[in-house]
Amino acid sequence: MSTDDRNEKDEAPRGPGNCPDLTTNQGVAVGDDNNSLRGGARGPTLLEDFILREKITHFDHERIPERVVHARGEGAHGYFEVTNSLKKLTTAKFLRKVGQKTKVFVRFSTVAGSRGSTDLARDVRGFAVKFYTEDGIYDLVGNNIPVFFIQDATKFPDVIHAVKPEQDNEIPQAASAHDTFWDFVSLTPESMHMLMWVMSDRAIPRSLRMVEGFGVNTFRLLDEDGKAHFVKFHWKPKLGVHSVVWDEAQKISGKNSDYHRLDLWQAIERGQYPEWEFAVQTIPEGEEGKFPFDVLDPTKVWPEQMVPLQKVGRLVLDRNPDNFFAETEQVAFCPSHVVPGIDFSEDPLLQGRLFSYLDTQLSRLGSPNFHELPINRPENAIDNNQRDGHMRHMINKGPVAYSPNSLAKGCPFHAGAKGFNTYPEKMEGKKVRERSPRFGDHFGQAELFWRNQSEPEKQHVVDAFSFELSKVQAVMVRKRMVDLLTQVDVQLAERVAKNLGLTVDDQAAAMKRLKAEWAKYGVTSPPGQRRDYDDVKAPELSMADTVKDTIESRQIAVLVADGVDGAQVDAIKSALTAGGAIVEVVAPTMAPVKRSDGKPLAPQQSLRTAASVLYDAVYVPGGADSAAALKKEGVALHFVAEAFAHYKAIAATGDGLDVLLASGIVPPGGSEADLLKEPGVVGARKPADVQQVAQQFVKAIAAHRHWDRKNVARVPA
Ligand code: HDE
Repeated sequence: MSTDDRNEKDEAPRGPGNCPDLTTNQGVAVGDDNNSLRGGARGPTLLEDFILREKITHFDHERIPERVVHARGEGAHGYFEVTNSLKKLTTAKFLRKVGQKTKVFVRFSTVAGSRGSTDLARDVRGFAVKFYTEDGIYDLVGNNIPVFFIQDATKFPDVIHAVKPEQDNEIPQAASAHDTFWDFVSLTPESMHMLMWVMSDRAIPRSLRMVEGFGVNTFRLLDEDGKAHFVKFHWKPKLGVHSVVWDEAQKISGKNSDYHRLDLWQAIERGQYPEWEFAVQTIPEGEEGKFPFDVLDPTKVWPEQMVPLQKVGRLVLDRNPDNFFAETEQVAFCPSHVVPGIDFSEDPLLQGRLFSYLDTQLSRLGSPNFHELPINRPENAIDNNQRDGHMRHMINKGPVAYSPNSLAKGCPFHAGAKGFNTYPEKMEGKKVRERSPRFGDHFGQAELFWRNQSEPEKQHVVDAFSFELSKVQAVMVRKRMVDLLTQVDVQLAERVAKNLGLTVDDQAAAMKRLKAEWAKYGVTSPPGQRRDYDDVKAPELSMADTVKDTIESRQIAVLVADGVDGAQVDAIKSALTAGGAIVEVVAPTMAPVKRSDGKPLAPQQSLRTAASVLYDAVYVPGGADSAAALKKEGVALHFVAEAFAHYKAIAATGDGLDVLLASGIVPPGGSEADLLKEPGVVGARKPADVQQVAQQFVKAIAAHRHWDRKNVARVPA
């Protein structure tokens, strides 16, 4: 059965006159499913009621253990297409032929929260791709951040215990802003580079369709001659990399904690298919010693200036799952699922992952036959001598389940050279529990990251550290973190320390204090030689220069009340929808409003259910009565002010400008001219200028956020 026809047997087509009878799981039609079998209409329920027992027993067992990390997630089907052949570097067939398409299933996730936690947690996002290749399953289990907290798999249970809710009271949910996380990382200096990324805007994406993806660990590509290249994998979103602001993230968590899940689902339903470019960075084996980083160290990026990206293909997600549990929950990713032409590196984090994922599937899915679940099945045939086990689906025929055999004509045969053959890497050295000194630079790339951020991004990093550390009760932990930040950049440390009421020492004094602390608490991976990236430019670490020329799939609110000028609404709406944006009319209630031309205008949301944080931009059209009514609605004024405080595009035409002026986004006494000088605020008093406003508005939305807005801090939103 292929992944496409997997539902055919399970689900008959339904429709009027073609609705199958309700049956038990044994296929017996059920006469009455609304009443259990009782001894008299008011009497006790009978044990004999096998229909009730079957139904309730199945229900009782509906849940499986949630993933120990990445529990909260959402998935989609799609395809991967080769645009530039990689056949010079790998024998992996799905990467060689331009135009070749391979089916994929992708699951995005947060890391720390439970299955029901908010999408907008400040957290890493998982980006796991299952390729159903002609050579079997290939899983690329990555994240939206290219580095990791730790260098060795043995520390994974520790970092996860530290970030998860605290063990005594299970607080806080889906948040790193608590003592145990910062206690751990302040004693784990190798985390510093990752902390810079996690405190950046990358950790609060606008949409899962707007995140980058990274394989993080280094793998090997093997060519036809068996030669190896170290490789890092990248996904670049077609819509660019965009984020929300932290205040917005926290509010979205209350207004719609399924925000990312819904956004992904709706975009695919609308046919606005999320798309990424796939690219690799490669270093020929033997040349890896030329770089300041160790290619096996998962806390390091390979700056693109040193190792350029090579485009390989594109990923398109074009189908939502039919069933969340059967597909998104039961999908089982394992970094050990590789195909011929791709092999592992000795990255000690990856090596531990190779064990962990298979093991966790056994506990989560309960059987070594998890590969038989439709979502996990390869497209090509499976043939081996493994047998039996819980919930075996495959019906192996004949007496033979061993090899070598002659009774089954020797089948299945070893594939030899065309199968997966491990790269014959040379190994030497004693068995030791120690780290290479080449893994010792814990701050060089943290500084590189900081230096390459734009000023607004830097401010967000400062704000994030300040928020998280202000929530930490243990003052010694806060101090250790400030000392650590000093090693990255003294100004960064000063800006955070100011918000924490702490002072900053010079780097040497701070390091001395840190070393004393680390010695006290048994830290075994203190920093070694610092590498210098002073001459390296790495604009790819910043989000500032991302794609900003499209409004496709952006959500725009139009605030209206009775008397709204319908012609203005129509003009703005048609310009926005022409660009692929989604326009929602928001009115005081769900009742249709009366346009000034007498026609009804049906709202999609009311001011009671909508919130500016759920939109990318807001437009207030004219119409004297509409504007007057909105000016009296505190929620409408707050809507506009909040969009302003979150740096979003705002437009108004005609009397709609009065609503903007009343919202407090310009200081008291400020004029209409002052208002329209604000970056990203566009409008015109003359209704005839609506077309011009529409064009400016489209540009302002495409820019995503207007960080150069000066008046934000004083707006009470
Ligand atoms: Fe994972 N990780 N991880 N991880 N990881 C899991 O496997 C683990 C790491 C990542 O949507 C688990 O099926 C160890 C790095 C994603 O189903 C588990 C280590 C990266 C997903 C596990 C790491 C990831 C997981 C839990 C350190 C980025 C979700 C459930 C050695 C490259 C996949 C499961 C999905 C899930 C272990 C570190 C990404 C327990 C031991 C680095 C995207 O096996």
